[in-house]
Amino acid sequence: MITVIAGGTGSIKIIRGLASCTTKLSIISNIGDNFWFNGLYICPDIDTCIYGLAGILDKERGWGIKNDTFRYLDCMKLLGLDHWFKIGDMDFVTHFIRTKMLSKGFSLSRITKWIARNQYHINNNIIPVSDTHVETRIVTNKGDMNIQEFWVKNKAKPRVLDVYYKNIKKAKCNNDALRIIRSSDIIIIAPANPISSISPILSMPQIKAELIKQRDKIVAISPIIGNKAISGPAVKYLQAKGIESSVLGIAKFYSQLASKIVIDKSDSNFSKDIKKLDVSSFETNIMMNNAKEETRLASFILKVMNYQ
Ligand code: FO1
Repeated sequence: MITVIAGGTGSIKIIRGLASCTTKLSIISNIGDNFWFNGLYICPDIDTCIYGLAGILDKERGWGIKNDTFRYLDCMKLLGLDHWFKIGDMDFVTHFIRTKMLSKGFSLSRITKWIARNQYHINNNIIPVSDTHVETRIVTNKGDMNIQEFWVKNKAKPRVLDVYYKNIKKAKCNNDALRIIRSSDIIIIAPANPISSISPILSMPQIKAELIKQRDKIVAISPIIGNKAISGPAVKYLQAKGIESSVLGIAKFYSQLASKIVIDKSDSNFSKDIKKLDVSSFETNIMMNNAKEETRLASFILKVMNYQ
């Protein structure tokens, strides 16, 4: 079994690549981006994973369903209601079903399993790291806001001072996530934003402790090339947390739980310093611009990890 620790819009690329190499694939998903919007419970990272594996993700945007329409949103605008978060008409149904099932007492993990298996015929396990609502908050010079308010509503313009995960201390991690970590042959930390996509998962003490025990079988893929993020606001969040935005900074950040890191060829000058952290680095082209590159990087990782 292969498990991917995933979140954000970048993770789905390696998930798709791995899915083209193996059927034994599970995903532990970030929940920090989840939020309530106009009475709907939105789980962007879970949905990106479902739509990506179902082959209906809008690859250009990296979120939502391809060829979706926005009539619901047009109507919200017409009525003077909140419409800054672009929920497509088909995407709306996922949020609607989820919210309805939550109101009937079903857990987020049970709902996710049902939507993925029954509605979208996905055989991989998609496991939200917790069923408790945890919210990534961005502290900025314009105030403390939800991650979607920062990224989408305010277009990432305010200065980031800090990032924290509201409710994380009260959250109980999902037992299925612990079980899958213990039984996996390989665990891959996706090339995602370390602070907003991966850290909410690692901030659950039981998950972190279990990952530390499995260090030998954990490989991280760098979300940074040079000093730039492959996509999104990772650099702003890393700076706010005092973490160097380079593959060395990423290797340091994950060194307690990852024994290996896959970095871009152009960052090979960092290999020696990474080794001093007791982390082995492997160099290749880590950009994934199409299905061929996704499969190529996935195969490279499986080879590095000696997975047959
Ligand atoms: N990202 C945007 O930049 N603008 C949007 O209007 C937007 C809507 C949206 C709707 C559903 C969904 O699942 C994701 C959506 N995203 C949108 C992506 C989302 O804000 C983030 O990229 C993820 O939370 C990153 O993890």
